[in-house]
Amino acid sequence: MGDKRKAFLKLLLMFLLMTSCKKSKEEVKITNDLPKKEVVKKAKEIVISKENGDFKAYKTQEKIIVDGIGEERIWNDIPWYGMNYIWMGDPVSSSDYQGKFKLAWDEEYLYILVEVVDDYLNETLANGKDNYWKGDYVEVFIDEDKSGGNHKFNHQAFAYHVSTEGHAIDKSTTEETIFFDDHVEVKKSQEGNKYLWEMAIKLYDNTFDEKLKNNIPLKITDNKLIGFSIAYGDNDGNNRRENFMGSKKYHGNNNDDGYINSDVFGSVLFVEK
Ligand SMILES: [Ca+2]
Ligand SMILES: [Ca+2]
Ligand SMILES: [Ca+2]
Ligand SMILES: [Ca+2]
Repeated sequence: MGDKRKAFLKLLLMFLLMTSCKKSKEEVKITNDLPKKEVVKKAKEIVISKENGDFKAYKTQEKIIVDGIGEERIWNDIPWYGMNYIWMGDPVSSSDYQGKFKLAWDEEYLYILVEVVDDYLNETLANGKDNYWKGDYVEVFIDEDKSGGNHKFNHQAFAYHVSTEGHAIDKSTTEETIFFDDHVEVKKSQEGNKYLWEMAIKLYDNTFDEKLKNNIPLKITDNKLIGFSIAYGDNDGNNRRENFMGSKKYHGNNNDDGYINSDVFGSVLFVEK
């Protein structure tokens, strides 16, 4: 490669990285017409953080297999979003915790690919069902109609605590801790201290009744907007929540209102591309 060409590519790469640091990072959505493979690769490593917690989910043409492996084409084509705002605990080192995610959809599911670096994986239910928050978990907040409002013991919105064991945990209308495993399908894979969680989530509206077996999930359509946030509870074996790291800068009082009040959620807009 000639020196001029190298210099040009270097400049282009610097430009891309600089643009990506600005607020409207979403505009750097990866396109395949970038000139060089390495530039594309660099651009794909960029993680977009959004203080306001407003994200886009991109439609997949291919069926996504929930197997903890992100090899479907859509996962390669869309940007990473960051989930590194500190909701609780002290700042962490990059080996203690780092998290990012991607969002895709089809008519039936919101798909989430989460990549978390965690130095010590603490099984969610090691201390029993009611102490799920003392283990590690991914929390997915969903308010299907973006109504906002209290959802602690009702189902106008959900806070799924997705467990390392593959359960989706939230509170029932009778204030018990129950599994919503029919709502969330999840598979996890591991490479060293890096964990990939692949999820398919059905959306239910406020008519969902936990006592019924025949609740019908909603069909997702282009341009739909829902309330949404995602976070990771990192607990490295000290029997408490050491860190809670989220996708939006602020999440209510002490950044801990999400499990009660869906006003604090960010959002997801479903787009075709
Ligand atoms: Ca997969
Ligand atoms: Ca950790
Ligand atoms: Ca709602
Ligand atoms: Ca941990």
